[in-house]
Amino acid sequence: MTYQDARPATGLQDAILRHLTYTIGKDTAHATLHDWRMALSYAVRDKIVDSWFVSTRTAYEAGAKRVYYLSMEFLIGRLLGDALVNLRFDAEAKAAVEGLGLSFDAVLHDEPDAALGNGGLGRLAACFLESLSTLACPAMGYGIRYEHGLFRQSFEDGRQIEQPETWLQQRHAWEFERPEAMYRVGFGGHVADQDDRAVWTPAEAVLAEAHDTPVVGWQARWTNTLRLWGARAGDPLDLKRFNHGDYVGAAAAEMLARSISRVLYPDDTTPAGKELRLKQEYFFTAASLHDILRRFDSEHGDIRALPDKVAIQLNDTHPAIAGPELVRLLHDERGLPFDEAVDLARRTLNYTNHTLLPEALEKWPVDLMRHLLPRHMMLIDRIDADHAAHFPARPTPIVADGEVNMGTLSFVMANRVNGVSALHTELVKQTVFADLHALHPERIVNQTNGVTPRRWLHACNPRLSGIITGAIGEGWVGDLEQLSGLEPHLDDAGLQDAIAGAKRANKVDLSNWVSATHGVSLDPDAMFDVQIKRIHEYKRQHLNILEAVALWQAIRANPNAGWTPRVKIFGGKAAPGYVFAKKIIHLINDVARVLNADPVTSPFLKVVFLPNYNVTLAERLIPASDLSEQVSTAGKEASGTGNMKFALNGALTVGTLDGANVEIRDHVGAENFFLFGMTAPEVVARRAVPDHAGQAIAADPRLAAALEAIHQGAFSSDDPNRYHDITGNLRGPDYFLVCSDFTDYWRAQRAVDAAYRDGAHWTRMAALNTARSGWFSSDRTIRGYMADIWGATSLRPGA
Ligand code: 4GP
Repeated sequence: MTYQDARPATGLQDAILRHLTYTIGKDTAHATLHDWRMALSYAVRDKIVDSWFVSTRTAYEAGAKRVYYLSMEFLIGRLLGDALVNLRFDAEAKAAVEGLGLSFDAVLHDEPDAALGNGGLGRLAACFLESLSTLACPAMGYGIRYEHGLFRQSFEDGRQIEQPETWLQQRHAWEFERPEAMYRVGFGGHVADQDDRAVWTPAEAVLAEAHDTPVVGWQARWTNTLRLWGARAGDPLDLKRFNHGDYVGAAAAEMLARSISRVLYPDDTTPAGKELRLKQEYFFTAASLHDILRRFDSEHGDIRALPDKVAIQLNDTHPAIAGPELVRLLHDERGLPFDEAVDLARRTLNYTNHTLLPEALEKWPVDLMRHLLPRHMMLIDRIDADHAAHFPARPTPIVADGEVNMGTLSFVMANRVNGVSALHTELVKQTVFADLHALHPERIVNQTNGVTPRRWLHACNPRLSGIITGAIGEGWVGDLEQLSGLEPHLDDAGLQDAIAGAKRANKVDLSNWVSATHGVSLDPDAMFDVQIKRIHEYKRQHLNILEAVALWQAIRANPNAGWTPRVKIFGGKAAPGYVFAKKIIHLINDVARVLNADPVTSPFLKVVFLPNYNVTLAERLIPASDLSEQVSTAGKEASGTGNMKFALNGALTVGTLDGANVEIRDHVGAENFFLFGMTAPEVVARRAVPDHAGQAIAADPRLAAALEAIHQGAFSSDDPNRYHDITGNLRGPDYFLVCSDFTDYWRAQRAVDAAYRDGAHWTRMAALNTARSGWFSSDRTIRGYMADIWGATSLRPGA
């Protein structure tokens, strides 16, 4: 049976009404928008289930190798629009919903944005799931069902305020509870030797309960599963304590257990909650591995075939405990010799590195590890000793200075280790893993990131998508490299006009929305210059705002110099404990307040910081952007994926030679990319120059004046010293070389201004960015993982 055969014959409207009545229990007269959205979601979900069953059955019948993607983060965003597009049901759904007298847009926007991740690696995981389904690779994502995802951000007097996010307050329309898939996960306790076998008796145990969300691929070709674990207590209520009137104490175990899946860890830089974080990591990794082995056992007999039938990808080091846990399961629980257990685990596991930032490379205190996971600590020591014995000349200890280095552990226990862009992979080889790379030169491979074109062009930018399809047919949605077919058409004036018109219409939509929701009016003919990402010093939002200040000063000094109107739009959250990043947000908001109120300069320059950046906001902003800010200090941004989304949607990049910017520039052409700044080796050399910032400031009066204005309180008259830590940092250590790159950034920005004034040429450059970005599809990335890392095949011939 194929998916098409399984499609129910009833119309969508009937299905919506049926769910409204029998699943939600409401009649049309009393249904709220939320009820309608749920009814539509259930009706759509029914259709996905048909494809899901076919996929599951096909995977079992084929006995094919399965891929498991273990990730602490899945930044999936809203699912309804995505599902409709992939089912090719969007037009029908719109008609059905409007036929019921509702606004389709309002229904779609009622869905909460599921933010089960902090940033790049979480969004990448979501794109990968969609591509795995599109390519019909039998796969499953495993993560945690956080009750509260990434915090909700608002501003109070320009300062970031964090509030808990509550996406699960309403029923989650897409998931299926699987109480039958429940595992016990232990912590603490002791290890005893029984007949030469280690027996771990944990002191406490929680239950991991599965919740499944089907992930449908393009054209419903295939549907995989995202399985998220929720934590529960084995014994939800201590009846004895309850009966003695200790109601809080009676529920303590349940509260403690639930805390494991309550909150997404806000970032990797805060020291608090370390123990809880390690518990989260072990909790979901252990539950996932149990589940994987259970499925393996049900399909295959001999555990020695594990590496032939299973490939497990560790998304960063967060699930690194998978190495020792898998060894424990194979050695302690199944009785395989230790060496064989290690060998099987190592041939099954793979590890992706997403950052070189030292503070983000996880290290766990040995004491904590021993306390929480005593058996794992013993196994880590043994794996470490084993590795050292094999390579005595070049020590690369996993355990050193009282800490377990999870990067080293992941590397040692992996079949393949990959970086996420060509430059990043080279730096991984040369820096963090230089010694391990020398010992295992075949292990590190590159897989440059990608983004799913379904969500990030076809669905979020229907105007441009329609134009592309009109020019080259719709094959590009499932095969993004076909976008190159646009290039021969780009001399067609009609097509150019259409592309320019779509961008302008997207900008009008955005302006209307910004004006309605944030009270700032934007001129859709101004250049929309956008920087959206986590706030971090290495990403250098402060370089961008410093340039805004310098530009403001230049316009004030000479208002009639023919300035190119520009709106600088920012979006992004700072980790709650990252004080400097929060200061940058405050500064941007303060600068925005002053600049937007300046009658002389505001026709040419505005600054807007949109609160609560998330996947949904990105879907709004990217199609309406002209300029993409990718200005990290070279060598610091592992890849970036926002940079790809912008290029794909016809925004030009102003950027450094960092991460995947390098490959984007190679693909779109140097003449269609605004390059500035030092290269990664130049950055290293520059840092060694004493007083590099002072020298840069002395050489550039614009930079000096902009810094001085901030220092003097030009944007914080209520508290003139507010930004002294920022100016002090930039004038002093300036580790991220904001000052040293400023002058060239200013030059590049003026080149951007000049280019924007030539509208036809700009449109051509923008269209070339779209036409040449086909390589940045996550389908290409996943094909690379399948071939080079997993040895997995597609179950759909030709996919
Ligand atoms: C991010 C990197 O910072 C970003 O460059 C990359 O595109 C993304 O991973 C996906 O590979 N890293 C994280 C993190 O999100 O938490 O380290």
